[in-house]
Amino acid sequence: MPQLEALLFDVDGTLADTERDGHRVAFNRAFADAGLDWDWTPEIYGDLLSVTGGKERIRYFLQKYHPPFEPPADLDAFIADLHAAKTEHYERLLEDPGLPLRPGVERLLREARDAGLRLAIATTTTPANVTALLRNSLGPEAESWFEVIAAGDIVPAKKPAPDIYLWAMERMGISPNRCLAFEDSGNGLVSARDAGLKSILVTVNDYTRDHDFTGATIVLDQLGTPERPARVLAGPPLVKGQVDVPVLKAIHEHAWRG
Ligand code: XBP
Ligand code: MG
Repeated sequence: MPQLEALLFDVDGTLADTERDGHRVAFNRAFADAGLDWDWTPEIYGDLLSVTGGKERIRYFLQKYHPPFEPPADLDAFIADLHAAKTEHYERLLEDPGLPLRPGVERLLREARDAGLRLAIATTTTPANVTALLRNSLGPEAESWFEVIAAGDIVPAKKPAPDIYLWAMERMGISPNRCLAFEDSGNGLVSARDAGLKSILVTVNDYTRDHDFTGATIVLDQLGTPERPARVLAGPPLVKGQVDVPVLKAIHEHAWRG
């Protein structure tokens, strides 16, 4: 039985609920700055989230929603500039007012570090967004907790492609049977699964609770706190209300024994 050695974390929707009140707001601010009257409502944004990656999402919006807009000759450069402005807005939003980590995330990260588990990030979002979230929610040294931060355009194909997980594991020199992935979405799950991971813990959120999580080892509403125990939506029963390191080891064993 391969031992659990490393935890690989998705960021958006998993470490923090960043989409509705973070990324979406930042996109809208960048649109307004550029003189565009595009308004990504929480509902529209739910549909746009089917496409991972901010630049890819803007392109999908143009194709699907056809806003009144004369596309510039260099559409790629236009989208890249708009997206760079969005990233600046997003970083500012994380500084003020900030976005909280999801329940149990900080506790689990600290427990995992104390237990000697290796930590890494595998996400679709822009690297600067990851460091801004870690810095603002966990402190200036938190970036160094993660051995590898695999993010954004570092690989050509974003989730649901497996590339970002494969890249992270290659960098760490570790095989999938020693890793457990944390995800929140169907696209993230497929990415982890197709990278060869079998231990996959999903915590759903309002945008993802109806996704197909076939292949996840366990699906929870959240990681659990003393006040609010985690609820199992699919998978084996939890012996306690909070996901901790022994629970992760049991989930890993369940996945690979199965
Ligand atoms: C996250 C994303 C990202 C963010 C926005 O998906 O799809 O595009 O929404 O970040 P996942 P950027 O949680 O599966 O990694 O604008 O920097 O792309
Ligand atoms: Mg996610």
